[in-house]
Amino acid sequence: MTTAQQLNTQFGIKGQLSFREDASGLVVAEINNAQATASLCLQGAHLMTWQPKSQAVPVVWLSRDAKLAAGKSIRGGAPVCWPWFGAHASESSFPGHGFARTVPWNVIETGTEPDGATRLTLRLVESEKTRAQWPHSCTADLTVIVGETLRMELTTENTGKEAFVIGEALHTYFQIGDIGAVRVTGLEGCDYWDKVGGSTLRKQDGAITFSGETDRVYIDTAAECVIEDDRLKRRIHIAKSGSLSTVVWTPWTEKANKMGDMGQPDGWREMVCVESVNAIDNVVTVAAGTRHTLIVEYSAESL
Ligand code: TA6
Repeated sequence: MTTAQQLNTQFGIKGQLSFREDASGLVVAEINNAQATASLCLQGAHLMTWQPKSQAVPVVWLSRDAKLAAGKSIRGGAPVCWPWFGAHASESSFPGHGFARTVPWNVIETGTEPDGATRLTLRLVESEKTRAQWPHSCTADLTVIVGETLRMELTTENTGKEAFVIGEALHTYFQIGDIGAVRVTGLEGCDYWDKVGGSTLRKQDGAITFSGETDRVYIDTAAECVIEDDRLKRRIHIAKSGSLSTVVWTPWTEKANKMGDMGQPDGWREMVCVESVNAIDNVVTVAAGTRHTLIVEYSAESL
């Protein structure tokens, strides 16, 4: 693994991007430019935090109980779920949401955008372990552009001779004032698989509000979503392309307590997941020699 010092020499950007080795031994990219601060763990290409300087409170939530450890997922931020979403279709021993978020990724490029935002591109590192679960010739890259907005581009390139099918998500946790004081708009009228207590197909009626565990996979929608936060007096805009599913999730009390890393006693009340996904009816066939990109762009608007 490349050390933080080697990364600083090759990819650091004075005054805005540096790399450090965490106590866990994992390497973390720290971004601090004129527009925002962010941090990203190279394992999993896992963006952990993002806070525009115009916002008094982070926009991306990270559990106060989040732990960095080799091979383990981090609670919060924007986990990369790939090359499947949820449970593997046939192998129950394979990790939920795929392996991408718990394996090393290499930095392949960094730079500064014309508007001063900081750009970082990482590539998933293949191994015997990944090939055992995903025997296809391909690359997975994540580009993150950190500024007043946060843009993430997850690109899968099929470098083999056979098509393959992926499920994927940018499974982002957003910081809110309280789960009981937010609404999610943009999915009105959409069909969704309600995952609480089984899997039932329903239709969204009006804005989404929360009064219990909520785990919904909205399908066939490219819609922009908005988290309307009465407590923090802001809106978070979630625009996307290359994604036809959106997942909205809060674990609520019982599931949060079982998970144990949501930030006791009720850290779960300060987050909601609005995930840009391709899953279930919307998995993606990537033909040989082609590429597919899922893109999100987040912005926060104070009210
Ligand atoms: O995206 C919602 C979901 O699939 C929930 O069912 C819950 O499992 C959540 O993801 C967190 O999954 P994780 O594997 O990160 O604990």
